[in-house]
Amino acid sequence: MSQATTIKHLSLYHYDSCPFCLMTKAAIKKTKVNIEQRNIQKNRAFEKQLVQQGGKRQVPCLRIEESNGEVRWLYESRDIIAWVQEYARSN
Ligand SMILES: N[C@@H](CCC(=O)N[C@@H](CS)C(=O)NCC(=O)O)C(=O)O
Repeated sequence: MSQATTIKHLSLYHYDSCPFCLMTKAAIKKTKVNIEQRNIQKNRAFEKQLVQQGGKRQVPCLRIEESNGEVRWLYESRDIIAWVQEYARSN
């Protein structure tokens, strides 16, 4: 997906005791990109969305919703951080 596409909403599926999540959240914070936090241990609906729509129960996962309605689920902390940093640079 090109980041030239308009992004409608970003949300990060995570939970507190996950070290990959903490690392990802720290890197995202530095970019100042606004991303909704969705804790899957505190909200079972978020966990269900992650598994059913994302495809697996693994955190962190970034849900990228475009203005045309397309949704992408990005797993892997390194890929998420790289994507958000690039998004911050180009916006
Ligand atoms: N290579 C992945 C590792 C992510 C990972 O191992 N996440 C763990 C939590 S720390 C997980 O989702 N485990 C499955 C589970 O909790 O059900 C990354 O860098 O994001």
